[in-house]
Amino acid sequence: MLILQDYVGYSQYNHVSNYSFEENVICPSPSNNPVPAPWYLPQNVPNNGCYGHACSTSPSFSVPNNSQGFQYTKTGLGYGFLDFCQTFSFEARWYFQTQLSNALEPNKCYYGEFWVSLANASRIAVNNIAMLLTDTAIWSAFPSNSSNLGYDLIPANPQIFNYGNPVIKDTLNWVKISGVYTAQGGEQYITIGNFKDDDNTTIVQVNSGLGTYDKAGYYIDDIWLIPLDSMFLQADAGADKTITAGDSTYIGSYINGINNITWYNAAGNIIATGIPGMYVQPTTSTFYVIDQTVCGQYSKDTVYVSVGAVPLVITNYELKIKVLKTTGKLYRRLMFRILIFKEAVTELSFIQPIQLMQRMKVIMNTVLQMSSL
Ligand SMILES: [Ca+2]
Repeated sequence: MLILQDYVGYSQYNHVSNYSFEENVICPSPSNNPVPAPWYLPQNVPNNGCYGHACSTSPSFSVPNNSQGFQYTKTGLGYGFLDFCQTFSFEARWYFQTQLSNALEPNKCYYGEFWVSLANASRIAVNNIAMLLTDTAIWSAFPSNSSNLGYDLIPANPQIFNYGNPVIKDTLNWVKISGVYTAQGGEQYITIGNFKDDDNTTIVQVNSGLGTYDKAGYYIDDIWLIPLDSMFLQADAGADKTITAGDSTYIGSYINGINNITWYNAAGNIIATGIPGMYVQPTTSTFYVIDQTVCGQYSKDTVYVSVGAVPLVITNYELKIKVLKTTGKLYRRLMFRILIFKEAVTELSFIQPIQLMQRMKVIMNTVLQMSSL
């Protein structure tokens, strides 16, 4: 499975300056807490209130505890906060923008990636978490208005967002947003945010109550844009999984923009093409292979999915032994009663001791069959 640390060696090729918000840090205080340069907010708003760093003694802007909740950095000591949607304020959006270190070259492939984690103070979670690449420094077109204090929507069609554009709800882990983009040439600005209006944004309520707000605020860290010919993008079938029979699980990745993909099952049959990941529901343990070519780079990967039986739960049982005299000879007559799931009852009586083990085996086989239904 591809992880960020794989790219550390590629830092020199990253076109995003100050990609982890670790340089040019002004230790955040309540009166002065800008996102570190050369990042800025491309709106008619103060560069304020969207950065946290471990150096801060302010409860609002420290790390890992701050006004947004609790989260460690992805790397380093600092990270940004961005609201991708506010439902209390008309179409309110926050963005980070900066100039790339190099303009993009025409018809060249680039890999873009950044990481987000939903802030605990968010009452909602959204999709449309994206990276936009533009020739010029795109700026919020609207004048400041009183309903959103100038945090206006920048309408655009971003190039990098996750496959399927899922809502990101994870408050515990950092979630990767990634994709491959073939440049038109001349793109030299990068903007992170939500470029769609409320009607075209999926909004899911995830929280309520004290300390939460009607917004989708996310921590953001580690932003990458690397020419694909400076790195190797390995096919990613995802981490091996263990599931229970009847469950489905997602295999692969959410890396968008790779079209030349073929998925095979264990028998070598093609089961899907053109998608980086999918849900599978195998009934027995198996494996799947992803085979991809992206801008001339060929690779494959395998994921194993182990399927376990439904665990047998015996919630109660009774074993009764009756001793009776028959025709002068002592027999032990046994009654065995097993109660499963408080519903199914199997009852046997007058079992000869010699038969007990055999009968119990029959009962347990029946139980196992019932539990797998
Ligand atoms: Ca960082």
